[in-house]
Amino acid sequence: MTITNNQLNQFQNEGYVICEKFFNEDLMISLKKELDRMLDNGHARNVSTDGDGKTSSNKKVNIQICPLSPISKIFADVSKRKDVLNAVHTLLGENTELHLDQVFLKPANHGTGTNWHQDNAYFKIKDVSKGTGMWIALDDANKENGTMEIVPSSHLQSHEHIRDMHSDHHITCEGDDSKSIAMEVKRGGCVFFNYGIIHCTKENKTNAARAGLALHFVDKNYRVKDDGFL
Ligand SMILES: O=C(O)CCC(=O)C(=O)O
Repeated sequence: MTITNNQLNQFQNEGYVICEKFFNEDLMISLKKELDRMLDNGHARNVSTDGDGKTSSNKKVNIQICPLSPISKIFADVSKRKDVLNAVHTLLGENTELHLDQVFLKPANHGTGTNWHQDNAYFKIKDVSKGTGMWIALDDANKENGTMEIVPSSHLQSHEHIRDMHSDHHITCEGDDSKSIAMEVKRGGCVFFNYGIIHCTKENKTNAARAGLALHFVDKNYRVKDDGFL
């Protein structure tokens, strides 16, 4: 899997690019098995709250495991794969490192989303074009099961963020549903998106769980020193 010139142009101009069939089915099966093992071993946490920003919700569930690589070799190996590094180097240049890795799981029927935000509100690098998210669909991801939605070209302006009181630690900014595009990708596909892109995920209204693996890569020269991530 290589990033084409057209894909690079789209990433540079609009701040995102979708890559279908980036990973093969065998890898997806082993990542899903590993995810089940981690869920069974109590590594996951419901980060949704009912509006107080603290207390875990009984009604809404947004499961997060973060960071992943210190507790799972199988997941840690994904960010070291040649095809992943080639793609990241094409988008950001060669001087990159993994910044953070995590899984978000939206259970069937009551899985809730992660509200609008720009990742750079967390990472705070000086030039948003020096960092990319890589969001990998571990299950087919579509509008009905709340796939990621992004606002094209929104990386050109940074927005004010406040604490998201529907999560126990996230922050959020204004998003605009009328300008966003749903990133519908089959399992094994992924989306690369600039650290400044406004994005969110939505509710899972289907009767099957949906998981996404979120990797973040940064140019080492731009990373804020001792920022507390991986
Ligand atoms: O999958 C999610 O719910 C959120 C993912 C996300 O915000 C990210 O990868 O930056």
